[in-house]
Amino acid sequence: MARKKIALIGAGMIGGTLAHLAAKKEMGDIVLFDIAEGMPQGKALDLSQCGPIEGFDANIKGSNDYADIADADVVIVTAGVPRKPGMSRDDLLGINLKVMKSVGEGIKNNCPDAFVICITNPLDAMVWALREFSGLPHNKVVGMAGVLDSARFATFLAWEFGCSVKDVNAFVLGGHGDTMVPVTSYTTINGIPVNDYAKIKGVPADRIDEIVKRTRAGGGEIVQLLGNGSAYYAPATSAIAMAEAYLGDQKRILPCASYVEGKYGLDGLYVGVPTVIGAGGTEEVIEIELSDEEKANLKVSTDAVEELLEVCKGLDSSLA
Ligand code: A3D
Repeated sequence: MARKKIALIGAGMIGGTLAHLAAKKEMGDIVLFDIAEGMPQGKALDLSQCGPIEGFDANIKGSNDYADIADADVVIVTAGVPRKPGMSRDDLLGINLKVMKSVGEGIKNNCPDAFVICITNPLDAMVWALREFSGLPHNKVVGMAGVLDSARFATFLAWEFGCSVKDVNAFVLGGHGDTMVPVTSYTTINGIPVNDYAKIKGVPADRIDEIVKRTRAGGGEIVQLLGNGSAYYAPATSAIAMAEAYLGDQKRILPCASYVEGKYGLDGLYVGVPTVIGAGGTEEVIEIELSDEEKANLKVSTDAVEELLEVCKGLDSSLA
């Protein structure tokens, strides 16, 4: 059987980490694409030289030519620019929207059968735009955020309880950003609802509220500490888990920015929801029952996503 092909669009901090993880796991041959000349080629050469030490077989190629992503099975998109001082949210949206246009066309023309995972921010709007520009079916384009946000929530809970992260099953819904909805009612410590476990361990309810707040601001906390750039290890690990679910037809239920039509009272929106990922891409969105408070929080989050989509439509008439 021929090796699978993984195309990484954007060879920056997350792109490079993705390439290393995919090679170590022998997920397939890897193409690192970027508009910066030399940089993806340099990273590909450096990463290839890990092979003899780590013992992986994977061809890793750096490229500035979309023709090199031809027939990729999985595409992971991190191309874009970060927000710089003085740049408004809408300025950033405008710049990354243009990036999604060129990436979407590159995918449409070279690997229209791929499973595409978008990571570029603002995530929920960018994955929607990437789908529009690429013209791929909705089940083959998905955004990575919920796996990361849930991992952050799980990490903080495990620290609080002094338990293994393996036993924490954390649940986050909604858009990626300050309005995301960590759902404590579906979060368990090896099956024990988190609020019950907090009582058992004598952890006050307001500590759980603080952890929810810290999760919501989890990306910003890392940006602040790094001083330059944003998180990349855990974002890359999260997208790799999604790619593995697709390539291995694992039918995992992962929180992803999926296209929601009808469920959760939504109509044609990409937003974080529990999603079955298998060989069919995003095979099913799972609609869970929410309390009135959780529903209200989800509405705030989806309203924020809808607002961004309106801005995108104003910026690019082909999206309207
Ligand atoms: P960075 O290291 O800046 O890499 C981005 C790369 O994109 C750079 O190498 C650029 O040269 C390249 N690029 C720019 N324009 C294009 C283009 N038109 N075509 C191809 N490549 C291009 O950033 P990063 O890797 O740290 O982050 C990448 C993205 O992920 C950013 O938008 C972040 O905000 C986002 N991010 C999202 C999450 C989520 O949880 C959703 C988490 C962390 C980062």
